[in-house]
Amino acid sequence: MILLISDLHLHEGRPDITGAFLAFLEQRAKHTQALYILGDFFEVWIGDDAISPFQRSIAQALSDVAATGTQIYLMHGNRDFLIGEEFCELADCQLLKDPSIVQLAGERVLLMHGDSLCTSDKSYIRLRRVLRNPLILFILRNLPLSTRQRLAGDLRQKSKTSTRMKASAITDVNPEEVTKVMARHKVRTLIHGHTHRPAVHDLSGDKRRIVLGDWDTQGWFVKVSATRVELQPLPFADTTTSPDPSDESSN
Ligand code: LP5
Repeated sequence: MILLISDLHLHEGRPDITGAFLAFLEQRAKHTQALYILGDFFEVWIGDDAISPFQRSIAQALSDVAATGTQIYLMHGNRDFLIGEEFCELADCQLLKDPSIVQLAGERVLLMHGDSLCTSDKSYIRLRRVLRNPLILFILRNLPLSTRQRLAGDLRQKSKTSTRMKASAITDVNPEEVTKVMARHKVRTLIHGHTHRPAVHDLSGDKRRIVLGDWDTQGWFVKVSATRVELQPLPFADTTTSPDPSDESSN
């Protein structure tokens, strides 16, 4: 079996999500063929040189799963695109390019984080172009830690304010872009996250777009068997700790 997840936004302020994720690893991901994490695994990542004890414990949990034979693949999201090789070595996982094509249930499937499909969100696409420019990435990686922390905090704040003002259609994927990207890669199935709108969309030409949900009051995952690709909700067990009500960093 192969599992896919996205948009967990892991951070210390949400022990309920962390607990559910650790249970997911233990109960479902160990001894399976592969686990794909399609971006925004962490709430924010400012560089491998700033790995916190919390993030290190998550890397250890992934590494424990990898030790059972599960291949772990990690794609960057718009919040954690600075994850690098150091984290991947700790977690025993492999960075996966966005987009990537993989063979799932006998079919070529396109995997993406999904943010690059939101082409109607002009200000975000502009920001993305700046932040993913190799020269800017080099500069960002070499800024002092405190500067990166401040910039990341400012950016999160600006993003929250700006996203609240945007129409729902703007922050969703652009349908023409989806059609173009799927045609370019010659696939009938696309799986992505980012939009926090879990669904299976049947598209014309017997195509489909599967959207992984973010983990908040429940989780989401895609389960792939030899013949089926299914989107499934993951209710959090009652035993997990509730989020800290004073925590404002979650969406
Ligand atoms: O994340 P989410 O889903 O809430 O919102 C996204 C888009 N926002 C972002 C920004 C991230 O939330 C924060 C990224 C933190 C990265 C940390 C690492 C970098 C460390 C160093 C810091 C420089 O991706 C949001 C989309 C939304 O998805 C839906 O698709 O709308 O986009 C925005 O809100 C962007 C605004 O529209 C434009 C904000 C302009 C800010 C200009 C500041 C320029 C700073 C440049 C620094 C080099």
